[in-house]
Amino acid sequence: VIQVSTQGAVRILTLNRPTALNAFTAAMLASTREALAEAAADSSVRAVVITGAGHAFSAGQDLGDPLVKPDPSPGAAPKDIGHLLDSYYIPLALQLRAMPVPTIAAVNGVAAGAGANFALGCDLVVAGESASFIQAFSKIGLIPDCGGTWLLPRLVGRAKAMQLALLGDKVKAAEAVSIGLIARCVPDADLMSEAMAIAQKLAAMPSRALAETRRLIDQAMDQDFEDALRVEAMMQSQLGFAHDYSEGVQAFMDKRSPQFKDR
Ligand code: LHQ
Repeated sequence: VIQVSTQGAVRILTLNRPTALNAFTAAMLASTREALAEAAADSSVRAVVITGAGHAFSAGQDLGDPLVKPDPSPGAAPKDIGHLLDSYYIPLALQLRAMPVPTIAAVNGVAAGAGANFALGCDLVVAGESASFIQAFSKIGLIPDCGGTWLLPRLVGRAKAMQLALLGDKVKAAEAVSIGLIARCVPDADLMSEAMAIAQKLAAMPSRALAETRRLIDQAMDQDFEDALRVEAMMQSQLGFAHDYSEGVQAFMDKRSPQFKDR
């Protein structure tokens, strides 16, 4: 259900249940976690691209999965869907955010519900022009999960976040760029080559500094200015002792390409 391949220093994970629009089952969520853990543990991997097989990125949770599908028979016990979040979605979202290398979502089609928020949780989102993003949750009586309530107002501000979350409207890729939901929209045919070009560029950069940049930017949203300045100074001091800083400066002085290796 997850196809894993490697091109140079870039690990590519493909959500691979195309006949079900790559909707997440528990097995698929577990495989995604495994594939991310393998990428994180492999020091030759310096960027991760996540995409979907077929015409969709992911339709979110598979609503036909017996774990979540309500039993319509009278007196049947309601499903504890919170358990699925605790056991699968929360660990996955945290793992994505803690990756030691940059993550790029290459969104090739519809990304709905948890599928949308999984993509938006990546560091950079590139979408093909026919791709779309749907906060589908409200239509089935739920709230945006997989980080949606945290991500949306930070990405697009409260007014747009409320519009997307309450109405569950489809946002096409070009509009998603214009409201700041994602970074880039490219012609469908160029999606993978564009995503790979970004990933290869990031793979040649200092991974540890990039991962700490993600962490500090996320953290700064809840800090005052002075706290952010102090955290920056503390992190800069740590990075200053690391290999990649000496290598970066030396390479600049020598007018050559740096060889970064920290993670
Ligand atoms: C699907 C799905 C799907 C199963 C399309 N499941 N079959 C966390 C914890 C616990 C519980 C619940 O949820 C969560 C997090 C979540 O992700 S909640 C949100 C779940 N996702 C949705 O509500 C999205 C539902 N899908 C749609 O709104 C549409 O299918 C989209 C907009 C994704 C695509 O629309 P179309 O391109 O028009 O395709 P379609 O609707 O015709 O779907 C194609 C087939 O895929 C169809 O089956 P069929 O047998 O008729 O061909 C759909 O039933 C099936 N499918 N999404 N999530």
